[in-house]
Amino acid sequence: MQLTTAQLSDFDRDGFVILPELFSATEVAAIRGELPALFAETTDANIVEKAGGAVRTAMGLHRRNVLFARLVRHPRLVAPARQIAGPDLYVQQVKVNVKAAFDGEAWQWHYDFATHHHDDGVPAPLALNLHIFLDDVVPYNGPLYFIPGSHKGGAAPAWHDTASTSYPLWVVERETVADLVARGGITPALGKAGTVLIFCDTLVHGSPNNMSPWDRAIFSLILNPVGNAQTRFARPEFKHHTDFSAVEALADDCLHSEIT
Ligand SMILES: O=C(O)CCC(=O)C(=O)O
Repeated sequence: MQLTTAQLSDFDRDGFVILPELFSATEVAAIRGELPALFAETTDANIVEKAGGAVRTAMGLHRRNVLFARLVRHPRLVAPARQIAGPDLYVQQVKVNVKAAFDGEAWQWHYDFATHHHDDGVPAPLALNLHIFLDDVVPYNGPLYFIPGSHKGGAAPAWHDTASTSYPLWVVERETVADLVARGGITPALGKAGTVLIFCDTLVHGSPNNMSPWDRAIFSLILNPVGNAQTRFARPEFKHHTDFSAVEALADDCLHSEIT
């Protein structure tokens, strides 16, 4: 799977691209089928919401499950990532952000590089975040909000918020968000299950609470160029994996042996 010239130019202009229903309903069902057992595991890599105790994010999944070990090497993720970020990419982070019905809490306005840089010493904003919707994402179940073009100014000022949610995050000041939104507006990332998002490391984004009765799980894979690997190792392995070998893509039907 290759991105078209038009998709590459959208990515350059907006900082993200949305690829509707790139994964089939069967593939999504197979991925979702692995989640209850993973969420039930007692591990620091399952981080629960501050209130309510629902799993907020389940991390390190390719080390915990065979299907996810295949998914991080899926050519529909790896090939477009290579087109944008170069041939040699390592698996930096693998998770499902759950955003449970009624209980899923917000992700504050942020961009990923602030955390990658401050916490992990990643030198440059070259990583890509690749998402697969595991539920239909609608305006009401906590979609991501992107500020198109917010990546163009580079790394915005950020501060470390350890209080708002159970997940410490480098977040962007409200004044900066207001300025960026005045220029770029806000685009909610919506779509059917199986839709893929690719967004860059300095794109400002966030997502609201899920007040709806509908779950909103999203798989997230961060790939980073091998030459841009982390230089600080304070965070646990499941937040930034330390195998810096370049990921090799599998065949397009690589999930099927786990499905049948
Ligand atoms: O899952 C969400 O709503 C937020 C995800 C996010 O901010 C990220 O993957 O960087």
